[in-house]
Amino acid sequence: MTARQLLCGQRVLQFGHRTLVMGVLNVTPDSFSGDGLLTGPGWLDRVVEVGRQMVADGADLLDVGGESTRPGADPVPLGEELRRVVPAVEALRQAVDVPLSVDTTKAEVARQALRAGADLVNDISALRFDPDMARVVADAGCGVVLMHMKGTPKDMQRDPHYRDVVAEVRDFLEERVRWAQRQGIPRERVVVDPGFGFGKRPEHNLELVRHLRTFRELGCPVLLGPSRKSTVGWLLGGLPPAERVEGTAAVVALAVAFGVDVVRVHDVRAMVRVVRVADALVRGLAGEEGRWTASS
Ligand code: HH2
Repeated sequence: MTARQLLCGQRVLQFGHRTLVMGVLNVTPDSFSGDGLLTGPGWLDRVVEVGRQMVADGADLLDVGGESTRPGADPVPLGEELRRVVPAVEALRQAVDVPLSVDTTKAEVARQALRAGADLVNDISALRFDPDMARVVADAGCGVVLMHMKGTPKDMQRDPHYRDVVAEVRDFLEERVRWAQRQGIPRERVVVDPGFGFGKRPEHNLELVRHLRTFRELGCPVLLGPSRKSTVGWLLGGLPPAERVEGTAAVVALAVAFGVDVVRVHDVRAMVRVVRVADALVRGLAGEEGRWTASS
């Protein structure tokens, strides 16, 4: 598999040799999976502690978000999102040496997070919700994740329909990558994401995972965020988010086989282990030879 690079500010992320793991740090009180870290006094110390642990567990990058995008969620006002995200990025920048991404649709949050040390913007609206977002990303020279979503978090799960979900998501992402290029954001800075769980029924999510290679044709690394999502719970008879780790592991392992470049996950330690083994199966053992010391 050929190596590729993503340019984000001063940092370069290498793709192609192995699957990267993005750890989710939700600075929220209401994230769908119950991992939100905005839990009263001392929350910033907790963010740093969890971020450090994720990096120790093998996270390649961290994604900091201050607004839940769970189905039906109301938007968070700008001032409140800034109050959550900017100090978190500042503190993490001092504490860890991996690229930091900011999960936001608001240009001002992105701008201040980038100034505080973030390297990428993860925009679930693919630069559509805030007219200033493209300019902020272009001016900063940072990386950007463009994700597919049908509707908005408020209404996206109201009976979503597609004629051909893979073709529609691919066409959408292709149009957004081209649009971003016209705004001064080169393809070398873009990651695409089919948006697992964003305006999709379980069968749509599964179909998208099966066809991840289609999105590779856009010439950008492909990210997938299946972690603890309701499709996984539904497949397991309605298990709650805290019990979706094994189901998430199945999606992550198969996503590696289907060509994903980055997986966005909550359970970093477990998913790093899943990815290591899946990568060895799919990509071979290059670089792993020296590790074999046990006799059983
Ligand atoms: N999923 C969530 C949030 N941001 N970004 C990308 N690129 N891809 C995803 O699949 C994705 C995302 C939802 O998960 P989470 O952040 O854990 O929940 P919440 O939005 O409720 O905080």
